[in-house]
Amino acid sequence: MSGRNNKSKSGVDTSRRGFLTAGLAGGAALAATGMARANGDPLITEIQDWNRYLGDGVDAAPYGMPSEFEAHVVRRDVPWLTADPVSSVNFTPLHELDGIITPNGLCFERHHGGVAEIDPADHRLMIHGLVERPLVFTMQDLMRFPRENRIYFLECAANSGMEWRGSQLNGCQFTHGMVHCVVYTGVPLKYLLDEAGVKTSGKWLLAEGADAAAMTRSIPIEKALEDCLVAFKMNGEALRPEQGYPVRLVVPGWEGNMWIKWLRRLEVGDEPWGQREETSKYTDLLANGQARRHTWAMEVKSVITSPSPQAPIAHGPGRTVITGLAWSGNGRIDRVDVSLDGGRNWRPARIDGPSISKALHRFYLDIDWDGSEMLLQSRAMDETGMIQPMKDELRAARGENSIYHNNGIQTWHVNGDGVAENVEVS
Ligand SMILES: Nc1nc2c(c(=O)[nH]1)N[C@H]1C(S)=C(S)[C@@H](COP(=O)(O)O)O[C@H]1N2
Ligand SMILES: [Mo]
Repeated sequence: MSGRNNKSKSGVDTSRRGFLTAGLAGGAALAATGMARANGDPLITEIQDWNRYLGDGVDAAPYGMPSEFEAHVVRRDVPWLTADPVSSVNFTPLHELDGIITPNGLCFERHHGGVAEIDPADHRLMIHGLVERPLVFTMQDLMRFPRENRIYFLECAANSGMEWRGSQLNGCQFTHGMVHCVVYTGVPLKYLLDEAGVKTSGKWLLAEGADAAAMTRSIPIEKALEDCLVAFKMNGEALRPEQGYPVRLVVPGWEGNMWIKWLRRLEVGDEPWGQREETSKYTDLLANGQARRHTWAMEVKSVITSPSPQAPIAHGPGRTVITGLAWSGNGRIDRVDVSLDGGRNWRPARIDGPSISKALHRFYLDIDWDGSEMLLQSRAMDETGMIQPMKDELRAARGENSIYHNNGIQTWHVNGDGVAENVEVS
């Protein structure tokens, strides 16, 4: 507010109220963007309780929690999706988040046998099979290897799977919320494998969890040596129990199912094991009835997180921020385009914040919304040149019966009141 505006009409009123009323003259320019405030708003002119009384002292919450006004920002599940919560999924509230890092307490959960409760003192990680020296590591042993910090997204291969045949769930939390992105601290898996000495016949790795599901997946040894981590921290603190405390496997860019939580066993072998989670599940049924065997990488994808069905435009026409997330298991995101008219016209969005390979990217398109209906879409392109496909293109290539690896373009219909709905424009 400039000094020029500090005088009321009489030119003498210097009270707080007068100052603020006069100050609103400068707000005229803002009226067009819908930001002008009513004269005499008591939230400005009256002293509020929080301004009058002392608040809680330090240590009221030894482990800090979000404001009570953010209580709606939580993971949510879709009760009819699964028969039992121990083998189920809940979803990251993407529509409420910004930036690229997912807070630990909001990372979606996917368990096949519930959350294992493990005292780190009792946890062991074994490496055996085609190795020179079978080894067993305690958590303390793991902490003595050189560690690295890396930011990666994790996406369940089934993310958006319910949308394969058409739009179904009304909110990006549910259509796209099986993704999170944190900074992991861990030991490169290569260091542990080198310690055990992988024999030249060792071509595959079987990773197994210590949970009741004993989740097991085969991973090619090249990937294990390239960039996998055995991680014990997320966003600087210990992994949450839901995310595999005390230790999980990080398999950058590849489907979440391979990121074994509560990691207890690594077996080196000469061929893939063909476990349940890589045969009956997490394979892609094609139109001709054959199934695609291994589809490891999570391909280029994006979604507009706001506005979206759970985050309507509440402020009316004028200045409006469109924002969303883009990611690729094959590298960095080079470009995101946004369409307001169902894919007829595209404009480049602004990617803001760090652009890290195999991590979430945040994009914005700042528009002056005229209050007319929109069919909002985003389309990402990664550094390998791969472009996010239309859903019809996916169905043409893979048929109607697929579930996994749906990276198709999402559409939100926004009406004149700013209410958004999940629709499909193929
Ligand atoms: N041990 C074990 N690891 C597991 C699972 C599991 O049930 N048990 N679920 C897998 C699946 S399907 C996914 S998508 C990711 C989910 O990781 P998150 O719960 O940290 O989001 O963990 C994977 N690792
Ligand atoms: Mo998954």
